Amino acid sequence: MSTTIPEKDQRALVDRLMSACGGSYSSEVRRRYFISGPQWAAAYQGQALFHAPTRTAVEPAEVIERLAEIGIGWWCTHDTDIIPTNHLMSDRQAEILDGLVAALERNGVQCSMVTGETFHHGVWAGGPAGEQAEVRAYARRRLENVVEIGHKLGAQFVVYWPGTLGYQLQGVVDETRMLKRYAEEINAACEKDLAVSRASAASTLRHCLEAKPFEPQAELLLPTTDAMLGFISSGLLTHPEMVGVNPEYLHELMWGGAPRAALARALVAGKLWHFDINDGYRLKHDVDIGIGLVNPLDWLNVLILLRAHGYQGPFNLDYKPPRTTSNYGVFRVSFPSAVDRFITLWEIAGEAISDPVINEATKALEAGAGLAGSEDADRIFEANKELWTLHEVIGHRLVQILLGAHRGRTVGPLNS
Ligand code: 3MF
Ligand code: MG
Ligand code: MG
Repeated sequence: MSTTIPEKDQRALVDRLMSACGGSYSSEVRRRYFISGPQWAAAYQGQALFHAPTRTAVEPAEVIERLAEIGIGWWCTHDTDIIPTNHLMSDRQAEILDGLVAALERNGVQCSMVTGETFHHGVWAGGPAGEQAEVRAYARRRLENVVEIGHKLGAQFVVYWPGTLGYQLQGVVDETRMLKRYAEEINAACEKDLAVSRASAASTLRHCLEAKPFEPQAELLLPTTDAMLGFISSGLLTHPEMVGVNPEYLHELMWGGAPRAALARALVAGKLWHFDINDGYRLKHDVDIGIGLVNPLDWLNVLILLRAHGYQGPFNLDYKPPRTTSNYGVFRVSFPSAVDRFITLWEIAGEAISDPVINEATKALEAGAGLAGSEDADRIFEANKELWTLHEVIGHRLVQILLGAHRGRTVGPLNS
């Protein structure tokens, strides 16, 4: 029988095994990357429809302190993660924000992004752009307030995940009216931003739309990043130049899409400004697993694309520590290991970009066989046949790079 581990020894065991894992970066190195830790991810208590919480709440000031210790230099939050709904837009809001500005300064952490909660409270039961004018006026006020909070906390980005913009029951909402009403709310937020920035000689925020294909409504009106890009250029927005996207890796995977292709479409539109990073499974719900724990090869390729195209925005750790991780584990294992997997994958992406095998293969593919101008399909096919094998060479090489095999790593019996 194996030796039991009494409760008092369990943290030490976790610490010892984490340090035995090795491969971790110092907090100074971690701070060099534009990685942000969301208040809601750190404070998530493990609850879900069928799951009771397994962790206790963690206050924002403590989250900021813990992120600073780990070396996560940016923090982001929903309005209601820091201010209870009934204290929003009140004197209490101002006091709470002063306290957070002080906590950020004390810990050398910056607020990268703020976002409005327009999905959880009962007031959003019919969505943030539903029929009642008073709900929409309240939604507008909430988004304007988020902009004010963003300026107060020194954020550069504001993100809008519309959540319940959709329906459970068919035929109840007129989709076109709902979209127009939603646009009016985003327009109000941009107008507010222009007014605040003018008054304080600050830069405007970058407003980023985040899509999710399903959850919390059955049918959503803006289910993908592509839908968001279409919405931005639909003519409904008064300041489309102020609005970009915040794709989330898993949200694109959830509908069966290729996250890397979704990112590429946002890149070519010049709208990839913010990126929520996590992992999970295709065609399943939003499991919000930490980056690289499910699809490390796809993640490597995503980061190759972003590095190659000079993406400069934040990498926001929008995941949920698993329900089996303790409060202690959230900051000892979950956050540091997520950051370290990101950095490792980012650096491996750099290696892949300068890999001589991949580069020579890619150049050869682009050079072709030298039949430019030929109109003979059979001849062009025959002439390029051997070159196309390089696709599989590149695929193999990328897996080798991921596994360390490009440095000669072999496993198991060699040729003896
Ligand atoms: C839901 C999400 C959200 C958004 C957040 C920012 C709770 O699946 O991903 O996180 O990222 O509301 O707008
Ligand atoms: Mg997200
Ligand atoms: Mg999500």
